[in-house]
Amino acid sequence: MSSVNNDIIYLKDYLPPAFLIQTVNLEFDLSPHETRVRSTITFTRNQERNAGLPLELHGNELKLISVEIDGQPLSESQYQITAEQLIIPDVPDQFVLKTDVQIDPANNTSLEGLYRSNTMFCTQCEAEGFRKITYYPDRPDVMAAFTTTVIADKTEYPVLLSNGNPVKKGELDNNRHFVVWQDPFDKPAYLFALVAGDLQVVKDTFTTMSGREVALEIWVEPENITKCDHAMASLKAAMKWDEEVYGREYDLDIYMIVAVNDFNMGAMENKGLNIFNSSCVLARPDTATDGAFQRIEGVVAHEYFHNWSGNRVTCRDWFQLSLKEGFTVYRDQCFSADMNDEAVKRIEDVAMLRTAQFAEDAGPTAHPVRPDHFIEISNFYTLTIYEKGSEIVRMIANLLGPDLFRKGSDLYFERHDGQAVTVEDFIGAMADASGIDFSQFMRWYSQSGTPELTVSGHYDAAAQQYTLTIKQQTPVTKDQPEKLPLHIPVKVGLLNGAGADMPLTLSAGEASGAQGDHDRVLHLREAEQVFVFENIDEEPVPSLLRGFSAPVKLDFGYTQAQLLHLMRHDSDGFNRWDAGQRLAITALKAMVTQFEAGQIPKLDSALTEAYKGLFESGLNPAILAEMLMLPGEAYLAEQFDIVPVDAIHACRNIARKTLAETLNAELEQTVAANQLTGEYRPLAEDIAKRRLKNICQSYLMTLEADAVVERSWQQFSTADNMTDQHAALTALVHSKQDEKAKAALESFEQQWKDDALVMDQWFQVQASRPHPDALARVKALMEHPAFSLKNPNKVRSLISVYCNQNRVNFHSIDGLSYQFLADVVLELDGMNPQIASRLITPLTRWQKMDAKRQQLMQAELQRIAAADLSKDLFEVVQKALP
Ligand code: B3K
Ligand code: ZN
Repeated sequence: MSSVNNDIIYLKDYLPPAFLIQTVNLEFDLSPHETRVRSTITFTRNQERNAGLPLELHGNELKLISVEIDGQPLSESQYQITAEQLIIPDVPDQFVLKTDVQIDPANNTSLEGLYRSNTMFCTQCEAEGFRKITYYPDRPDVMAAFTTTVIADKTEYPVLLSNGNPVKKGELDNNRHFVVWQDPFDKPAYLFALVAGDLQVVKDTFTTMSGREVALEIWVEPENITKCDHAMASLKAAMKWDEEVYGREYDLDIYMIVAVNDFNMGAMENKGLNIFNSSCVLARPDTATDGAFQRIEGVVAHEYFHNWSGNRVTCRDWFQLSLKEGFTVYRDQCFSADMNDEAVKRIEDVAMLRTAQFAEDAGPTAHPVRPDHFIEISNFYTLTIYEKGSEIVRMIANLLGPDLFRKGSDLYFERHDGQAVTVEDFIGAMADASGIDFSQFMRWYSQSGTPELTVSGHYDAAAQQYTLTIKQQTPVTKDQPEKLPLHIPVKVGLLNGAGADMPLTLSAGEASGAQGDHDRVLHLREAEQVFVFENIDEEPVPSLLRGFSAPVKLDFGYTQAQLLHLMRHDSDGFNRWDAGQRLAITALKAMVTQFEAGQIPKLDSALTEAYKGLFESGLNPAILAEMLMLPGEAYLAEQFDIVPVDAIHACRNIARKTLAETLNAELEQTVAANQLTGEYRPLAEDIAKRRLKNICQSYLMTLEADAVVERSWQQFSTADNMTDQHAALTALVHSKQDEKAKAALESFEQQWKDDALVMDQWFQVQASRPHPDALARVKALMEHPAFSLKNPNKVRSLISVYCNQNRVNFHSIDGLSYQFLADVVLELDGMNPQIASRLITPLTRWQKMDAKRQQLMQAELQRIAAADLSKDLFEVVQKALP
């Protein structure tokens, strides 16, 4: 790794490619250690660039066998090879380049380029993995039509797949065979894919809105053939939804998904041949939880939606990554909302954004949704690019309304079909379709950090006016010292004493919607702005930022009475939930103060009363379940400048116990009332009941009464679905019932030892167990035969879960977990830099810890920094060092 350069690449240095490509012909002769890749590429000089520029191709870890131009072999003096490039100084304006390279997929542990997963070959090229396959201008603005011939042993690899349509197949000598695939759509190299293996298929078809029949195929290793139905149903639902909601039709005759065990991310949208982490595609009721079913539905849809938002219209350069990712996440969130409960989906997405993306935006790797520089682009597949990027698109959709937003997206797809474009092109289409001026709004793409709104309300009874004064400021982030005011849509309602929405007539301040509407979107543009509502005949309670209309923090200084009012009456489901969260945060913060003063923390009875009220309020099970959940430890940590990690853990547990004691009857009743009989269905209605029942049972388990423990044990032993079995396993393992926990873990292992995905859950339950022996257990589990540091799912299940979800143990004041994480990261960096640089995240967040922990965490970062690191890890560690 010492040969890597750590140069910074800047957006401002973008230049169009010096050469364009007409056609690409690839021939793969597959063998585990000596795969040959022969490429034939037609190049033309790009008129937009100077004449006489050399041909510069990317290439990493390739063994060049031969290179020729227009049939003439080149001698070594006619080209240069560096660690990252092949440079040919003297080339004509148009020519055919042929190269022959050798690669070693079996030793490729980075899971980028062509590699092996179990006995199959597969690829991952985004963002810059194609250069590990052959010499090529590996940048998204070079698009070409690919023809790919795959040759391999017929017995070991009966199935040979690549992008597009199969056009020819046949037999060769030595038991080898081949298939030729042709992809008629121009694409960048990052969308290239190849798979070879002994796979089985589930087939179906989809008839598009114009009446074309598309073959749908899900390819898996034979033992997984019973786990494809849900992904197939999700794919068909997504294809239909994209036709109905965006008017987007699929374009090839075949759409394939392949499940692989070793995969760095969730999945990849390669043209016509998606490759999926098996965890995001395989599900059966007895092996996958409701959460996994929903995740699969979302990821299958996400990759499918990329066919338009990403593939047909792609990114000019990697700084524009959110152009495809933010938009596609927005699309998949809306799809999942339509398939399930809209308010619950919004609550889940916002909870994740506020917990994890806000932390990223406040930490050392903060970056804008369109970054302006990077060392390693793989480090930028972040919550900011994806989730905050999606929030930006959501704000645009809310500003335009559904009809104009659809007009804007139609224009974008039509105008830029087949092109590699920028964020400006997307916003340009939205602006042209709507006539809205987005110039200030563009700052959302260039400014990092989470804006903070401070709102105050003033009621003037004599004038019958209610005035909201809103101030905005974005705290300085590590990457950007100066911040400007943003254009922020703030959706508001005003509740009267009876809890009803009042009609809103504005006399000062800009807002969308009509005078008299029950909610209005205020357009905040200045650092401080005043909005005046007329004809307000009693002092209202404002419901602010309805539906979480912008990714900001909002402080109103609500009184407890106001929050209780919103929690009971707000017509906005999201804000109703959020009022409960705010109440709980206030109560838990008060407990933390008591804890730190050496007192016994006591939960405010107002919160208990409010929770009691939830059971009587006729809420549907899905929302009730969400509203009964206290904010998680990670979100609570966000509420402090210096995180009192032990106090948060202790106080939250005490609060849970208090709620369980006080609401015992309601909880018992809810458990009883939400038992499902009949066959498992992954439908929103049933999911909500299972979730509500399991949440109530987990409250009751905090008291550890024999009958309740027995109920968990019964559920664990008799459940016919993984949601219930897993919930009961977690309840037992996270309780103090050591013997029951041990027995449950042993029985689960026995039952599921041959199922890698279920064993991931077995690792997770133990990694998150909040007992003092957690680190020792995690270390011991790393020796378990089902664990491997080479498999990202295992690393995530055991090590990431421990470091991110077992906060009280990870931050143990002995510093041993920090040391453990640093050791693992250093070992992993040599194998898989992308996973190593992601895994280190919790160690980079030292700024929010106390002095002692800061020092321990920094020492580990220094130790890592002293080693010879990959680009990925180098970039993150440099940013995180004090
Ligand atoms: N586009 C891929 C991500 C690839 C990540 C490469 N390091 C998955 C997705 O967002 O759909
Ligand atoms: Zn994506």
